Amino acid sequence: MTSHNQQLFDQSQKVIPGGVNSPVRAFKSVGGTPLFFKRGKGAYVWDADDKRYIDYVNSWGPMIVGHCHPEVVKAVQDAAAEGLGFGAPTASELEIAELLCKILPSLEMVRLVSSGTEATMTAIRLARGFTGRSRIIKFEGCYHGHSDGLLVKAGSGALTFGQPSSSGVPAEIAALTTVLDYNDAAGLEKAFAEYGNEIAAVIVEPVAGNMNLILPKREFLDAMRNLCTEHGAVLILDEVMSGFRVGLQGAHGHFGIKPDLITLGKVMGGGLPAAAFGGRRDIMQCLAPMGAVYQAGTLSGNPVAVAAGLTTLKLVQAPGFYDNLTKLAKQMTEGISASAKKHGIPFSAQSIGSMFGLYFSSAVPASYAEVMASDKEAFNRFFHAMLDAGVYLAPSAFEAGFVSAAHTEADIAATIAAADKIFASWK
Ligand code: KE4
Repeated sequence: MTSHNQQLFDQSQKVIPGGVNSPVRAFKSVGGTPLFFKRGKGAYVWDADDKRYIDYVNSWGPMIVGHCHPEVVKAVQDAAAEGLGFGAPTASELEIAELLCKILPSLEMVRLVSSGTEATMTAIRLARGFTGRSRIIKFEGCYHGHSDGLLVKAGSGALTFGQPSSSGVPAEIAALTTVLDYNDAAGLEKAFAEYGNEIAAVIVEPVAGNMNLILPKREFLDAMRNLCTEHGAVLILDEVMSGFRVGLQGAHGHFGIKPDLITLGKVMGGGLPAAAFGGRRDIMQCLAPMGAVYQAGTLSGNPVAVAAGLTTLKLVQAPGFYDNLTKLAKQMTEGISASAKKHGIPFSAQSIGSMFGLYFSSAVPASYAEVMASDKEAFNRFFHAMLDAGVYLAPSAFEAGFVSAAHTEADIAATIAAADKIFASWK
């Protein structure tokens, strides 16, 4: 009998490009039929065939307290009963803004938007407006949403002009973006030496989660901070994914690096469309209606989304919340690594806070080139075998995974056992 996932996918492809509303959901990277989920509860999701999975995608990060947490659902229901949106200020927007500034001392002012793409797109416009400069620097393998200037890959003159990584992005816009190598402090120093006074901003994932999980080198972060300060460029830390995932104060709190601007999303919306950007008051005051940098949004600060985000941000502040997540993620990566070693499978893994990376390569990768050299086919085979075993990993070898407060040690043990059985069958 045809799976309901297949039936829904066949139908969806007739009216939705690729049958999905975001490309990574189409399973193009791993092959096979994408899952259509019908519900989630705690650490679990159920697909259209009512098959249960232990969920390590967490809606790409937001579901850090688990699916349908009763307090989040109630807050959403209560907010919805008062009004789904006004397009006008509400007290809850003030409350979440003050809470974000309390949790993240680098946030002197913050503005809410509805997606990570809006947050990063606006942070770059703000940096350009504040500095009067046009060039931005990003790093290969980092993803910051789909605004034109960020859909750029390293150009021929790697130190100068980027080239579009998507059709529809004008070459003239891509040329304003320089794409360098993540963790390459020397490359960054060279770029600043060549044209530091033209650089409006450096944007980076301080813990990279879009080329699988790649951790920053200390000298890379320090070089970035010092060079931006020295040359008057704005340092934008894109914590849309790592924020509230690496720890309560994100990657910048964990590594002790002070941003000029931060972008946030995912967890701070609790699964609903809420994101934000913020940072230094002197930069944020350039934003309309105070300043000349324009940005706007019909749904910005939507009260129902804010209710989900506020409740989630309150729950993550519980004593021991992140210690538990760190322990679970570590148990998982160590357990699967031990199994792979026992069965002679070239494999490595690492975690930081609630984020983890699984790599079919003998050593943990520390750069884009190294992660791209991992065995993608082995990952895809593993991914599907884990799906069959009721474990849902990100459908790409180049995405980070997440544990939530709803995962238990029993879930982690079951995940390790599933991996061990798969590795044993590969001999
Ligand atoms: P959104 O526009 O998708 O809300 O956020 C864009 C974004 C910005 N910055 C970082 C560091 C991000 O990870 C993202 C989005 N992450 C992807 C997952 N790799 C979202 C999943 C998708 O594209 O469907």
